[in-house]
Amino acid sequence: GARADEAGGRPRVIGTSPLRKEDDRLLRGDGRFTDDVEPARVLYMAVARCPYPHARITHVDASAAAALAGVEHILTPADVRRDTEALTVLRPVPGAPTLPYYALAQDVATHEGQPVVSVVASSRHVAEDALELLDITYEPLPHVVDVLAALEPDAPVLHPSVLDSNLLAANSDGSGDPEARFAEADVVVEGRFRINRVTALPMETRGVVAEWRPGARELTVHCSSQVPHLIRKQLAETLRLDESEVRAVASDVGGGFGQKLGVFPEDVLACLHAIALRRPVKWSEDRAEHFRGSTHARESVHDYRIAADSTGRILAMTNVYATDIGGWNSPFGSAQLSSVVFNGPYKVDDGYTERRVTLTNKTPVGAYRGYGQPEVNFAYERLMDRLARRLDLDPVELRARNMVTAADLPWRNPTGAVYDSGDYERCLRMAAEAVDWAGHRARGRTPRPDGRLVGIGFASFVERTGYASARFLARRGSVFGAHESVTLRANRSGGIDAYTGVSTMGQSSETAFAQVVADVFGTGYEAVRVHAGDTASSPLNTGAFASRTMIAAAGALRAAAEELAAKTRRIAAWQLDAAADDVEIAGSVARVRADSTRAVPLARVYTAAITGQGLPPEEEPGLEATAHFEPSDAAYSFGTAAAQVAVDPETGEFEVERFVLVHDGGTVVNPTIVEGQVRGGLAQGFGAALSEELRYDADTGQLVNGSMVDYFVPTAADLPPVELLHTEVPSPVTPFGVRGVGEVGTIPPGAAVANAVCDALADHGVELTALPITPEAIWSALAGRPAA
Ligand code: SMO
Repeated sequence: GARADEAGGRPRVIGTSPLRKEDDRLLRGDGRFTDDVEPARVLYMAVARCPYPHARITHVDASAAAALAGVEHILTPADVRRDTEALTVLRPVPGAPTLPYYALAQDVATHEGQPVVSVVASSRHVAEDALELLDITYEPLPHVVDVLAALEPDAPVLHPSVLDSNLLAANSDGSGDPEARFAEADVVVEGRFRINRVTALPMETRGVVAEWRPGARELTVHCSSQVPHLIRKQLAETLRLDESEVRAVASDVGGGFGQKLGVFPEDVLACLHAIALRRPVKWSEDRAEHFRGSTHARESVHDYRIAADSTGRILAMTNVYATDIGGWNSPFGSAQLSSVVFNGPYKVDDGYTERRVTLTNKTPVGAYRGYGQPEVNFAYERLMDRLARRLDLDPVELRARNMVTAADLPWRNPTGAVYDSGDYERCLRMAAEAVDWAGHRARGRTPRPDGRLVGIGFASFVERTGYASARFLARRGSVFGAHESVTLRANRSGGIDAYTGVSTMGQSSETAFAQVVADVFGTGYEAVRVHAGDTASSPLNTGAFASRTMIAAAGALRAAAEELAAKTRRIAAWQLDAAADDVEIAGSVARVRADSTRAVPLARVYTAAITGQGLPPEEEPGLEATAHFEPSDAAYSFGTAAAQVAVDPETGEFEVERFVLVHDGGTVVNPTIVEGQVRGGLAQGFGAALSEELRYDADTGQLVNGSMVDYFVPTAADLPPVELLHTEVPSPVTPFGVRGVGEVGTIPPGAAVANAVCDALADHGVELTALPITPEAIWSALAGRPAA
């Protein structure tokens, strides 16, 4: 419904839930995903991939494949070495050398699924048949697929030309004197926590359609990407083209989740083929390729410690971890937020975090929804429960006692992250109330008649959304900025076209952007049309990741809408013979505020500006505004989840009976979209917490469950019931007070469910220290066995 407050006498559009602009085309099957792009004379690419985790490529002979009817073009490693630069990284690991990684493996492949040869043919079927005719000789090399084993001195080294170990880089950060605090502490809890390797698994796999017009020197690349302007930059660099010669278009994107950040080998290959052939070339990733050739996510081993006094007050916290980046540093590789918010919502002055970014012979790890935050939340929240048990304190009270308070904020954590505003304890108390924590404590641990034990567990968190300034990024070597950008252009039908480089990947930015423009400008939500993801029409922006879109874009949308509105009012005032200050925009008209019968249709105002006919003498023609906005800092979302489980102590079988999430995403632009984003994140969070895990066989180095049959993604029917509650504390560092909401759901499920299971089984001494939480893992813990 409409909000009570109004903007200049009009009902606000921000804060309401109009029907999504995206729905009509998506529900009718009219979306335009990369595979829907089918230019005339298009050819199809297939890719031969290394079947070994680590192998020297000693011989490539493509002559038999080239002779197959329908085969048009083949690229070998030597072609790629001659015609391209190595792939670039958008967000390097500070201190890491550049790894020589080309679109096709050069000499040595470092992971199963790495592209080795690509073939273009009249159909995908013919191209795949041609792959069978390739004569490629591999000499398997010793491999390492375990992140800790990869750091051992005897481990095979993946990139010996630039590194003499598999430690890509070690980064540390912190403040105070944590070791002194540990020495004087009454209690120390510590543990090793293992986070599973998972993958984002967007419904739309990767894909690219490349078309080269040699006369025009124009490469048009349709791609499924979160960052079309960065794709354009990376492709130009890699293909040695001028940026002006590349146009990237991301129309509908069927899920990004961090995986679709930056250029991947297949993008470069399709372009090279298209340039050589002067015909469009298309590649659509199949699911088997996706499991091995795209990116995986997470996978880290954390040694965490908390020191506390006898009242439970935290004195120090440390997080030393090895994170597995796979065989190559992909564009957004190592999830840096495992360090930035390692202390979560707790007031820690003395703290230390150290990240060891480690290469293994596995599929590269990329960004994934949450970007390091689910990992550390599992570790520090499991330790908070251990600390409560050691001190015989109520885990809710222990959390409340240590949380950064509303009065502390803004507050700087040991890594320099400045938490902006909020009331963390209120979310914790609301969650405890909603799951009847007091009643649970009073009932004790009596089993239910069926023998099952009931437990409740909490996970409190902060989530960094958006990020700091371009100046900060430059110090860390990132090649993108912190701003968002938009162009607004009035049209003669009386509407406003908005052009943005933020691609539309399920986060409903077309809807939310139109709401902000309508709200600020004063016109109707229906009158605003958002055109997304085309570098030819949108101003140079940053892109859709880090839950940052609205944080940054709202400022650009507001500034552009204000500029456009001011000119609209000046022209309308002249047409109405009134003063500009007395004119307001309301729906489809501009009118005199004091006398709404004196009105002019916006279409007439816009037409005057566009044609230059009927303009005030001093006014330039045109009605268009481009604005850029860089937020001053990140905004920290926060909340607490509470899970209730019932566990069978004989078998480890368990059920998540309730899951409450109390969350603050700051000012809500569209309540329905926010709820959808939070629920979507929770679905991926539950998958990673309860069932998803990419497993490698240590002997063969092969991915053993790389298919939808073997990798257990939850369906809607598998998900626990979720109850959502919100608080709405505006952030002081963002336009309108918004915080990001896209990634929050991935953070607390693992910790909350594990804490609930351990609460239920407290009398059995079960301590879960790894994800995913499976009946088998619980049964093993109950039986005192190491988990399989
Ligand atoms: S993991 Mo997100 O797209 O920053």
